[in-house]
Amino acid sequence: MDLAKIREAADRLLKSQALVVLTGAGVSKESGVPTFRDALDGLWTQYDPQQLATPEAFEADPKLVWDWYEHRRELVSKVKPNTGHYAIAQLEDMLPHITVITQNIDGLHQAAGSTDVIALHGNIHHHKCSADCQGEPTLIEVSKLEWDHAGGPPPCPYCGAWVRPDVVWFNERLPVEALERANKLSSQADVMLVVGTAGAVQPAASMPYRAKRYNGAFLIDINPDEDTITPIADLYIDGPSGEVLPAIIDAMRSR
Ligand code: BV8
Ligand code: ZN
Repeated sequence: MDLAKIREAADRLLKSQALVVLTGAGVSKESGVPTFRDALDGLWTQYDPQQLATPEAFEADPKLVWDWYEHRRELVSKVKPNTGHYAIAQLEDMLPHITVITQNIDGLHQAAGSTDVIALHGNIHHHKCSADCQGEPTLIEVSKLEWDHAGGPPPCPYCGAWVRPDVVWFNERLPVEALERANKLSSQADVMLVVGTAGAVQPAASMPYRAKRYNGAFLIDINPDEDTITPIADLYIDGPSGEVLPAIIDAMRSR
């Protein structure tokens, strides 16, 4: 790990007045959460995630899509936040204002103690009526429902439509307030820390461009591999977030 870059990141973060942290599946990798593409083992290997995480796939085969999310939810419920999630949560005690904008649906930032998290793509632990019959979103507490699990998803207790995961599928709109707030905070950021994302999915991947274009934000990109943000980053640190982020926190404490 390049210590000069760690120190520069620490200095930039210590001076930040409006920090936004944008995270993708990479920040959860060291917790053992399979990234979006890894989650296709066993029964689902023959599927392309971008085909499975769609309203059309759910419409065509609710049981297949429901069971894939049940499988992923079981994986996620067994894992804990890693040192990278905890380092991001510690930034809250060290800086005036920090918001985490995450593409992840695993809830690990919240579990690690981050209190201002915008979950752009929803949360795998939450469920809603697929018809939003009581308003958008009509959240449903699945643990209270009784149904024949072999048949796939439960019926909505209000209207009978399928219950579905409260996540954003491809070609679905992101939650309006979450996206508006994420866009606003990205446009006002003076530093954006981008962690563990390939930067392939829109509109999440446009946030760093927004930060740079609207406010000349200093962009720090943390990823063992280069990603679509690396070319516009002011500082690229190639390493796993579970090691790089704690090193930055240590450097901030010793400045
Ligand atoms: C929308 C929830 C419109 C579900 C997810 C053509 C061009 C451009 C865009 C489009 C296009 N055609 C369609 C679109 C739009 C589309 C899109 O962006 N497609 C892309 C793929 C081409 N976007 C949408 O459809 C969005 N909606 O646009 O709606 C609209 C508007 C109005 C009205 C109606 C419709 C919705 C997108 C949300 C999709 N849902 N997740 C679920 O998870 O089941 S996206 C899902 O995949 C993840 O959330 C993540 O965001 C994305 C990628 O997942 P991963 O690959 O796992 O993660 P990531 O990309 O972050 O990569 C992992 C990174 O970590 C790697 O870089 C790796 O190097 C790094 N890493 C690994 N280990 C570590 C590490 N980093 C740090 N430390 C480590 N240890
Ligand atoms: Zn309903």
